[in-house]
Amino acid sequence: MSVPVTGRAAADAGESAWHAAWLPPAVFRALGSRGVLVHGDGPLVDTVIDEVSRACARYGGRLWHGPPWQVDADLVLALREAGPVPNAAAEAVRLGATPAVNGTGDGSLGDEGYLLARADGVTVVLADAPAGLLYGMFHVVRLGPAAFDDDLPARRHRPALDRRMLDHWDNVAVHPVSGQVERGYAGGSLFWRDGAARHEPARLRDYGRLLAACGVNAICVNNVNVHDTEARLLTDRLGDVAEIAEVLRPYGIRVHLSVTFAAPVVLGGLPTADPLDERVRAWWAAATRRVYQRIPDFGGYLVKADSEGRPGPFAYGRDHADGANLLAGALAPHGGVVRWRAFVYDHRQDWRDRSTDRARAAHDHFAPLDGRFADNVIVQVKFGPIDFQAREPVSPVLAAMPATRLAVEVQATQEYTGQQRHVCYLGPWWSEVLGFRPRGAAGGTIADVAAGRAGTGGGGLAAVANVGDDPFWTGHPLAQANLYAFGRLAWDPRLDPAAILDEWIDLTWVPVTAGDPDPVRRTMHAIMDDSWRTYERYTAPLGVGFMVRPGHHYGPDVDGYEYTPWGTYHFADRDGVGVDRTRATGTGFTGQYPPPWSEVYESRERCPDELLLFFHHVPYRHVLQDGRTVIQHIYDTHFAGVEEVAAMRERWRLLAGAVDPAVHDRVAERLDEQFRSAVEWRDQINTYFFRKSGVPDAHGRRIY
Ligand code: GCW
Repeated sequence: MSVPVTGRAAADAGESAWHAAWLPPAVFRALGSRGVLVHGDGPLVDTVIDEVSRACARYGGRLWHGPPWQVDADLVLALREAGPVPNAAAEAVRLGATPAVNGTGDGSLGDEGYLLARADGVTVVLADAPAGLLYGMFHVVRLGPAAFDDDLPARRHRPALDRRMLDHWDNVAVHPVSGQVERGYAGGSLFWRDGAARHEPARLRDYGRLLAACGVNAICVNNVNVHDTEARLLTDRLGDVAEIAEVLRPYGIRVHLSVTFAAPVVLGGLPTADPLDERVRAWWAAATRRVYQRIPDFGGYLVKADSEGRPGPFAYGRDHADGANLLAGALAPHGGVVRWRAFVYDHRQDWRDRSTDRARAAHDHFAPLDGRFADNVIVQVKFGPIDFQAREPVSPVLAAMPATRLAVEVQATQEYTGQQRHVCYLGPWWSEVLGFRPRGAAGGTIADVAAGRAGTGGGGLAAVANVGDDPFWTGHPLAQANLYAFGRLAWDPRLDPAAILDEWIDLTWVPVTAGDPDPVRRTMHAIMDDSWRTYERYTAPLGVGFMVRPGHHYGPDVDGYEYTPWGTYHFADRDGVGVDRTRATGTGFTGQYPPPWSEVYESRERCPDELLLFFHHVPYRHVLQDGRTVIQHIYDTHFAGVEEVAAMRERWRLLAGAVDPAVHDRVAERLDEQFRSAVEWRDQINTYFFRKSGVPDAHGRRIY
C-alpha cells in the first residue's frame, strides 16, 4: 500500500513541534541525488547553497561552489553577472548561444526572474539577481524528476506582480476582544506572544522558506488595527522588527509595519498628527530614518486610517491623499512605500437610513482622489466592495483609479469562509477575481490593475495571512493550500487553481514508499476543487452576504446584522429579499462601474445569478437565469451543499491509513464540525425563508 505522509520539520530540526507543510525533505530527492553547481555569491545564494547541500547530504548528490571546478553537474544554478560558468552547457546558455533558448535567453530577467533550460544533459537556471536564483531553485524542486527530462522546454520566468505580500493581523499584546491574532484561526502568532516578541528564529526561518517557495516576497508583521503596544514597534520596539527582518531576509522577504496615523501624538508627544503640520512631517521623517538605520531593506508602512474607529486625516479636515502623502514623503528617500487601505466606510450607520450604502463607500472616498497620491503610495483595496465575503462583485475602485498604484487585498484567513474549520479552497475564487475584466472583454483584468503600468509597477496582491503557531501552520491542514495558492497566483495570476493544487499536493503529500499516490491526489481534488462553491451553497444565498453571527462571524444568524450599524443588510420581508443597488430605484452603486458592468448589474435579467441579491431586491418567485425561482434555488443549494460536505467527509474517511495519522485525525475532526455547521446553516436559512415566504419546497424536503 502507498503511505503518503506529510514530512516533519522535526526530521531536520530535532524536536520541532510543527509539521513541515510543503517542502518536506523528500521533495528534494530529485535535486539532492544529483551533481549541482552553484555559481555566484551573495546572501540569497547562500540560502540556495544551504538548501542544495542539505538535499545532497540526504540523497547522495554533490554540490560544487568554487574551484577546483572538475565538475560533472546535472544542474547548474548561476548568476549571469558572476561571469563565465565553469560548465560548457551552462555557459552556452548564458551566452544565449544554445538553440534551445534562442528568443528566451538574453531578455531581462529582472530582480526575481530566472531562465530555466535544459542543454546537453544539464538543467540550467540563470538569474540576474540572487532572488531569481532562489525562485529558480524552488521551481526545480517543484518539477521533481521532470526537471531533468531532456524535453524540458526553455523558458524565462518572471513574476507578473512585483509585490506579493502577506498581512498578518497579529497583535503583540493579547487584545481583550481580538486576541493574539485578530481573525486568527491557527493558534497564536509566529512573531509575538503575551506582549513580547517570541524570539523563535527556527520556526520563522521555516516560515520564510515556505513563503519563498510559493513566491511571497513581503510581509507585514502586525495588525492593521494598531493598539498601544503595537504602536511602539515603530520606535522603542523596533529591535523586534529588525530581528524578524533578519530571519526572513535570506528568503527574499521584506518586512513592513502597520503604523497608527496618530503616532506623532501617541509616541512623539506632539499636540497634533495633522498631515500638513511641519512638526508632524519632521517627526515622521526622523522616525522613518531610524527605521532604515536598523532595517536597510525595510518595505514600508501599512495604514488603516479613518476606518472602523482608527485615527486618520479626517480629524484635521484633511483627506486620504494628504494622509498617505505625508508618510510617503518620509519613506521616499529610503525607497519605501506606504500601503494605504481603502477599507473606509461608516460603521456607525443607522439601519433605518436607506440612503447610505456601505458598498459605495470606498469608491466615494477614493475615486475622486485619483492622481493625487505620491508615486510611492499604494492604495490597497479589498477585492470586493463589502468585506471578504464568499461572493461579492469585484470592487469598482479597482477600475476607477488609473493614475494610482493599486493593490488588491484578499483574505487567506477564513474569517467569512469557515474559519479554518471548513474546507474552503480559495484558489478558484481569487483566480476569478484576478481574471475579471472591469471594462468588459476588450479591457484588462484585475491582475493587470495590480501589475500596474510599465515602469511604475503596481501595488500587487496582498492577503491577510492564515498562519499561526498551530502544528499544522493553518489550523486546518488543508487550509495550507490557500497560503500556497496565494503566493503562486500572485506570481502568475493566470495559473489554473486546480494545477496549483496539484503542485501543493506533490510538494506536501509525499509517498514514503513506492506506490500509487493517486488515491491521495484524487481525494484531495474531490474534496477541495469545488469546496469554495460548496461553502457558498450552504451559506448566504445569491451574493447577499453576511448572515453570520455578529462579532466572531462563525455560523448562521440570518438577522444577526440586520438592525445593526454595520451596513450589511439583506432586507428580507414577506415578499422578497436582496439589496436594491440600482441607479433606477436603489442606492446607485451600479453607477460606480464602467460599462458594460454598470448596465449588466443594473438589469435584473442580465445580472449574474450568483450576484442577484447583491444588486437587486426581488420577489421569492423571481425566476433566475438558471430557470429556478429564487426561493427554490435557496432550498436546492442548501440541501446540495450539505450533501457535498457529507461526501467530503466520507472521502476523507477512506484515506485513513494512507496519510499521517495526526493529519488525518485533525482533518477528520474539522470535517465533523463542518458537517454540523453546514446542517445548521441549511436549516436556519431554509427555515427562515420558508417562514418569510410561505413557499414550500417543490421537492417536499424537511424544513422546520
Ligand atoms: O472585516 C473586518 C474584520 C476586522 C478587520 C477589518 C479590516 C483588522 O472583521 O477584524 O480588522 O475587516 O480589514 O480592517
